[in-house]
Amino acid sequence: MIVNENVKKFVDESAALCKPRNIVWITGEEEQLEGLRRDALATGELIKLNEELLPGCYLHRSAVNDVARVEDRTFICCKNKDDAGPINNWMDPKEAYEKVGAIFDGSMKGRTMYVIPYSMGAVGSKFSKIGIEITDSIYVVVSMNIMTRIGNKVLEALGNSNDFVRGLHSKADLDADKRYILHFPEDNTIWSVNSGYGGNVLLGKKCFALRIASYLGKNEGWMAEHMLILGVQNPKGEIKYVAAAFPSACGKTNLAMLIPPELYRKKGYKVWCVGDDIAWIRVGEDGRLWAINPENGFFGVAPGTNMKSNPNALLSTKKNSIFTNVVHNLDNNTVWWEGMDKNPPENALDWKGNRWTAACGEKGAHPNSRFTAPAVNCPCISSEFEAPDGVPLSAIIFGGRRAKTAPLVYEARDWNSGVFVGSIMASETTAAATGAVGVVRRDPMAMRPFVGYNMADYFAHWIEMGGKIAKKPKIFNVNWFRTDDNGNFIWPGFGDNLRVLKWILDRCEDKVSAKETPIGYVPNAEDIDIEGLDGVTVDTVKELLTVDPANWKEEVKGIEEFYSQFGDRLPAELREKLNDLKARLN
Ligand code: GTP
Ligand code: SPV
Ligand code: MN
Repeated sequence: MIVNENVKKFVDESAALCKPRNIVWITGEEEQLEGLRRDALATGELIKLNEELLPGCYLHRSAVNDVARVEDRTFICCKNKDDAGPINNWMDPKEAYEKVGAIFDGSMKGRTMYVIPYSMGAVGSKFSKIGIEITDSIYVVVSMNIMTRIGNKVLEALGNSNDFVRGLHSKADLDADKRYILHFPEDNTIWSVNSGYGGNVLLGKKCFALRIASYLGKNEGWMAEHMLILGVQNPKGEIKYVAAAFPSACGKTNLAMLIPPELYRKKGYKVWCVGDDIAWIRVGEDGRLWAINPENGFFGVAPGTNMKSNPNALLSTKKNSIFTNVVHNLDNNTVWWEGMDKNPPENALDWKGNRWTAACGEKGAHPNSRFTAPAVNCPCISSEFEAPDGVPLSAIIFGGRRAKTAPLVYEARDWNSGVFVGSIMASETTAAATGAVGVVRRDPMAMRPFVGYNMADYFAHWIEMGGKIAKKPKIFNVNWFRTDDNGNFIWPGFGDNLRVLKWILDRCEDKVSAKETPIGYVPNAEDIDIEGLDGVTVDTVKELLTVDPANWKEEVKGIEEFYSQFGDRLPAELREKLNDLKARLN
């Protein structure tokens, strides 16, 4: 195999800095991976689970201080601070290389350095992009093997090109005070140190496929978004695709693998999963938007995943998967988490590896415990999953966790109004990142933690893209999380969300009318099908669809405050849409 000189130089420089004992190039061959898994079993980094019940599956525990993305330690390192914008943490690239270079210096002493060539998107597709991740973690190697396409075939596709993202990761000492997740968009480079948690160390995912890719997309005229992609097949056999952006732990994996309510299944409805977290979107030659999922697996939230809420996700984890920070059931050497079933194991260890029973009152699995499962395992994986050009989008959906303000669903008046709707998204924070949970914060397009440049410029990019799409998808906003006065979710959610998807697709085909409100079009309550739903009446739907002007006037204040930090860089179109909204509310 001829080794690309650029890759070789990157590996040599990284080795000179990190000073590993030896270097192993990951070929992608099963024999090599199996050897690494065996090495990880010997050190306890991986625990082999029951081969009959969970063939090829492993349990992993991350350090107790290292269980989620660390947004306060994540930086965009570009020359000009304004180019990172007011939402991102910024560090001067030179300072960052020096400061964090000192932490990498000798960080792999006595360890093996693994070189992982990987492709985001099907190998060789013209929409795919290549990365090289250097790491001292076997967990990272075996997880990247699930989440991306890795090995020699990727180096072959790269040829002699210098067009690859350089990713350097070291667990170092897992010291939380020296943990840094750095992005150098101008150098196509990612540095991650002192963490072993997925979102911080599987560099193909958030670091590359969103932060670096969003910057590339801005410059090259495409979009990298925190979106699931799914296809809804109707009884005639036609499939329409939608992409949906919800913040972390707000329901993307669940929606992406939705199982229609029985009534709909009988009629012939089916949902196909193309992706559950990230979409790379381009304008096709036919003037429509086309989306690919650059990933090859799912890094999904474990708690709450069960045979009722998301059977397709659970079934995806039944072989060749890795579970991180869940309960270890010692009776049958399997795993468990809160919300899997009503039978917590008696003889078990919690996510920290301590003796645990449900009776102790503490959660056994970490709220951000996760499974890493190959996409091919998913019973509803789309036939278009590997399609090099992806799938055409009929609709784009935004959504978040809002106890009140946002109705179950509404439609934006046009593309720019849709960009406005995305830009004003807010959601209650979750355990997917460290910090307080349940606090409402602005999370535009679910990209707050993931835009690799100035968010005002990101909004401008959305508006500019609108001008290039001859056949624009309609844009909607959904909220599955509206609560009653007792704090209970009003909408049943999960599979029943198909009822809302159906309204959305009917709108895209002009099959159903809607009611104008200050924020956009909402359904007539009778048009949300509630047949077969227990305890949901037309009045419930009416309640879910109300747009309370008083709430929205408060909301406008929050939007103004949020927008104010962008100054003149905020696109005038959005300022205009905000003024429109204010006028309509009065
Ligand atoms: P990331 O992987 O962090 O990006 O998360 P995600 O957006 O894929 O979220 P996921 O589908 O894993 O759901 C997170 C949590 O939301 C789980 O606890 C689900 O049970 C819950 N959830 C998902 N869909 C619904 C819904 O329709 N209604 C309600 N009430 N909860 C939901
Ligand atoms: C998210 O937090 O949005 C995730 C998990 O999908 S992580 O890979 O940690 O970012
Ligand atoms: Mn995510």
